[in-house]
Amino acid sequence: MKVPEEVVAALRSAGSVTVLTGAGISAESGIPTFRGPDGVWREVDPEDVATPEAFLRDPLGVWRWHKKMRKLVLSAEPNPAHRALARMEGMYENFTLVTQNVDGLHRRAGSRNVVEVHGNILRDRCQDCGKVVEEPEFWEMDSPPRCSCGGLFRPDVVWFGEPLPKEAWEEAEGASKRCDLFLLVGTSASVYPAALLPQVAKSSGAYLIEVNVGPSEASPLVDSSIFGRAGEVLPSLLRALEGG
Ligand code: BV8
Ligand code: ZN
Repeated sequence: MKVPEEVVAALRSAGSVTVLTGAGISAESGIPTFRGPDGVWREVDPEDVATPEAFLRDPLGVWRWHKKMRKLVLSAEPNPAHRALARMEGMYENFTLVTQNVDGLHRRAGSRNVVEVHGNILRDRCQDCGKVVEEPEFWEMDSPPRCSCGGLFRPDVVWFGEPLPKEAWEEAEGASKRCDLFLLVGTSASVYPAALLPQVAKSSGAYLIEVNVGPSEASPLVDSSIFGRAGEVLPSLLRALEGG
């Protein structure tokens, strides 16, 4: 696809880049998005599987729903969009990749400076002592394992109503304030506080580019919207950046 000249110029002149990705970047890896036509929240209510109250009420049901999501994540591969971002990272002085995704695909694609603001579904955290583990045996279990302290382990993801990890949020917010180019990829920009990040970037004078198959809640804010699938658009941006 042809990348608009204005976008090429912004990519080439940027000194500090911050990227915010959402479920849309992993759609082409076979992981369903949350709010799209085949979105996960169409078949299950987040209140029933992605809140601390749900886990208190129905630990088995919540654990098993996350077990299903883990299977999807474990069988997924990074796609050309993840790989293009990993390549782009090495082309800038400052490059921060903030992701709302819990699938770990950015790191598997080779990205290094990744900020997971909603946690990671392959890790588990004890709800009593806070101990965090990445234990493949836990991924096979049908009920939440117990910690040595007696507490229950739960997936190390941020549920609705839970605060984001402090250091991750501070890093994401700082990177959004400092950048001169902010790139949104595959996010509906409808979940807070992550959805505040494009506004932070905008008020700090950054140039905003959105890559999405359709409009999002951030569309009115951005300087350039590129409509298309991330798996096609991101490699084109990379080629344009490399002078291709
Ligand atoms: C908190 C982990 C308080 C779960 C997730 C009313 C107004 C404002 C806010 C609120 C409100 N009521 C409640 C809130 C707060 C709430 C919130 O924002 N709710 C929203 C829905 C209104 N937020 C919270 O609860 C947060 N915590 O506020 O705590 C607090 C503070 C201090 C102290 C104590 C408490 C926590 C939010 C995190 C929730 N966890 N995920 C799990 O996995 O188990 S959110 C979930 O949504 C995912 O993380 C996901 O990443 C995230 C955002 O969605 P997207 O990534 O954008 O995905 P989505 O499906 O929406 O969109 C996909 C996009 O991709 C679409 O635009 C589509 O067009 C595009 N696309 C599709 N295919 C492609 C594509 N683009 C390109 N290429 C393609 N091929
Ligand atoms: Zn414990």
